[in-house]
Amino acid sequence: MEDRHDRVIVHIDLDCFYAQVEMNKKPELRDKPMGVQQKNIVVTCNYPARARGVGKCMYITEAREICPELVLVNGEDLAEYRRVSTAVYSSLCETGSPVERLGMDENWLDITKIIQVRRREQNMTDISLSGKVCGELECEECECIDNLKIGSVIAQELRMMLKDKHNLSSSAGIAHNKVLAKLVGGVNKPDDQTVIAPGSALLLLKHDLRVTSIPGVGRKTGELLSAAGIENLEQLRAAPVEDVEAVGISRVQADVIKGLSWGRDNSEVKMSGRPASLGLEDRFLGIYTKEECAEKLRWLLGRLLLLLAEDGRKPTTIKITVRDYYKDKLVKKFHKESRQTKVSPRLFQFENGSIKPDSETSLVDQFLVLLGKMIDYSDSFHITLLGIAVTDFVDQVEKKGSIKNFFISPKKDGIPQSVPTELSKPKKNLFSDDSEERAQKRKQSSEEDFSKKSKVEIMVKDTNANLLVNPGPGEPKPVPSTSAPISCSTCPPEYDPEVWKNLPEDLKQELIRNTYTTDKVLMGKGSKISTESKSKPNCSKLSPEYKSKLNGSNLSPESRSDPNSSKLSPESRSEPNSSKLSPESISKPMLEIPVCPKGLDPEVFAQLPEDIRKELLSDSASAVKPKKTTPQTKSSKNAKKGSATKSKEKNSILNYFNRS
Ligand code: TTP
Ligand code: MG
Repeated sequence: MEDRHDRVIVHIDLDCFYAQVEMNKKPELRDKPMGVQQKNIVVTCNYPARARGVGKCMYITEAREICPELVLVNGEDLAEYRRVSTAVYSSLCETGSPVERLGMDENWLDITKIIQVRRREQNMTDISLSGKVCGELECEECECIDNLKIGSVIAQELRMMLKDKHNLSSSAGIAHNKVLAKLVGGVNKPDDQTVIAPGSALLLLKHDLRVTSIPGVGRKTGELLSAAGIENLEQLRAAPVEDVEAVGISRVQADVIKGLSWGRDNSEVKMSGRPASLGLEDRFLGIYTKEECAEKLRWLLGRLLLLLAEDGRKPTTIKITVRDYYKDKLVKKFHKESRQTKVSPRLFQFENGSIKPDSETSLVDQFLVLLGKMIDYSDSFHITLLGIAVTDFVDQVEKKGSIKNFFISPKKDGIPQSVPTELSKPKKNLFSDDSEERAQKRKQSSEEDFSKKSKVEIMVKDTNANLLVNPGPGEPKPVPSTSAPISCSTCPPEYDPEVWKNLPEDLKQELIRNTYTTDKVLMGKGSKISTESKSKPNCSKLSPEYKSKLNGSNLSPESRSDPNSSKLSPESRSEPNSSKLSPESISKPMLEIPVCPKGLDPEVFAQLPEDIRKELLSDSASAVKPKKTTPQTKSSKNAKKGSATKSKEKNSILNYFNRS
C-alpha cells in the first residue's frame, strides 16, 4: 500500500470527558479526586483521581478502597454529555476542515487545506513546532515535516479554542494519517499534544502488540485472525495477505489491516454530519405498570427534548426500545425490541426551550401506544430498559432532495430524477470490522431507495390511471384515482395471498389507495424508509372495523410481529394513534390536489407533501410575495443550484419557486 505523506491529520480527544462536564457544572470538584459512576462502575474519573490509582471502568468498591475520599457523581443521564459533544463537534466544523467523529469525545480533522492556505498567505521562513514529538521528526522522502510542524501549531490553536469556548481540555495527535494521529494523541495526556513523522510509526506499533490494539481492528476481526494463529502485529505483518483473506476477511480489508499494522492508512477524514438520530435509554431494576412506563417515558422525553432544543432540527419519526426481562428469560438472551412511527414535526415546536404541554402529552401517549405493541399492559411484565429516539429530521428530508430534486436535479424524459446527496451516499469506514461489506449493502439499499423514489414520483404524476395493473420490469405502477373502482385481483407483495383473497372488495380498494397515498406522502417527505414500509398499506387510515380485522388474523404472522427481529410490523410503523383518527380523515379523498398558490407551478405543487403545501399556502398568504416572473421550477432550463441555495437562505420554502 502506498503511504501518502501529503496530508496532515489531527486527532483530538477530550480529557476525562464526562468528568470534565461534571466539573464544569460543579467547579468545586476540580481539585478533588472525582469519578463518574454508572451503576457499579466508575466509567471515568478526573486526573487527580487517576493520580491516586483510580482508573476508567473500575468497580466502585475497588475505586473506594484505593481512594476513600473519591467523590462520585452519577453519570447515567447522558443528555448533557451528548449536548457538549455536539457543541464541540460543531466548533471544530467551523474551521471548514473535514471533521469525523469517533465516539463522543474524539474527532479527526484533516487540516491539509488550512496548512496550504497558511503557507500561501504567511511568510513561513521559520517554521516552529508546538507540543511534543514522538521519535525523530524527519523524513528523507519529502518535505512533509514542515507541514506536520504547521499542523502542530494549528492543533494547539484548536485545543485553545476548545478551552476558551467550552472550558474543556484535550489531547491531540498530529500525523500524516488517521491511525497514527489517533495512536500518538494518547502518548502525552492530559492537556498536551504529540506529533509523529511517518518513519516513526513502529515506535507506536510495537511488534508484540495485540492486533486488536490497532484502532479499527475490532474484536470480531481479532477473533478471525486469532483462528489463523495471528495474534500480534509481528505475526500480522509477516502473514501473506492470502492467509489473512483465508480467515474470511475480504481482500480489500486484509490489505487495509496489514497496512495499518505498519502505520499506513490512506482512509479519508469523512465529515460525520449531524447524527441521523437522537436518543436516550435508561436501564433499571424493574418497571411493572403502565403508569410507571408513562412516568419513565416523560422523564426520558424531557431529556431528549433538551438535546433536540440544542440540535434545532425537527424529527418526523419517533422510536421506542424496550427490554422485557420475562422475554429475556424466554429466549435466554439479551432481548431488545423496537417500534417506530411517523409523527408530525410540529409537535417539536420549541418556545423558550420547551414544547407545548399538549405536544409532550401527545408524544408520551404515542410512545405508550408503541410500547403497548410489545408489552401487554393487561398482563404482567418486567421492563428493565426503556429507550426513546427521534429520527428522519426535516432537514435531512430536505437534503435528501424531496424538494430540491424538483428544482435542481436534471430531468430525464421530462420526469424529475432523484439525485443522491452527500448525506445519502454510503459511508465507508475502514476502521470498522466489516466496513467494506456494510458499505456495499448501504450502497445497494441507497440505490434501491433512489430508484424506488423516482418510481413514486412518476406514480403520483399519473393521476388519471384507474386500473391497477402489473407494470413491466422497471416500469412505474400507475396510480389509481380516488373514485374509480380498482382491480384488486393482484395481491400486493407484502400480503399473504390467502389473506388477500379473503378480504372484502372495499377493504382491498381502501388498502390499495392507502398504499399509494402513503408512498406519496412519505416519499415526498424524503425520509429514509425501508422498502417494506414504502409499499405497505397505511393501516392507520382504515376504519376501525377493518383495522381490527387486520390486527386480528388477516396479516401473515411474520408481518404482525417478530420479537427477535428489528423489523417492524406495519401497524407500528405507520399508526401514530389510530383512535385519534376522525371519520372524515378516514373517508377523505386520497389524491386531492389543493389550490395552488399564485406564482407556483401547479404540477410541481401538486406533488409536494401535504404539510409543505400547507406551509407554502400560508407563506403565500402572508409576507413572502412570489415575483411576477416565470416561476423557477426544476423544469426550468435556467434552474441553477446556486440560486436555489441562495433562496433557501431566505428561510422560506416559497423561495424555491422564485427567481433569485
Ligand atoms: P474516553 O475518551 O476513553 O475516556 P475519557 O475521555 O474519560 O478519559 P481520557 O482522558 O483518557 O480520554 O471515553 C470518553 C467518555 O466515554 C468517558 O468520559 C466516559 C465514557 N465511557 C463510558 O461510558 N464507558 C467506557 O467504558 C469508557 C472507556 C468511557
Ligand atoms: Mg477522552
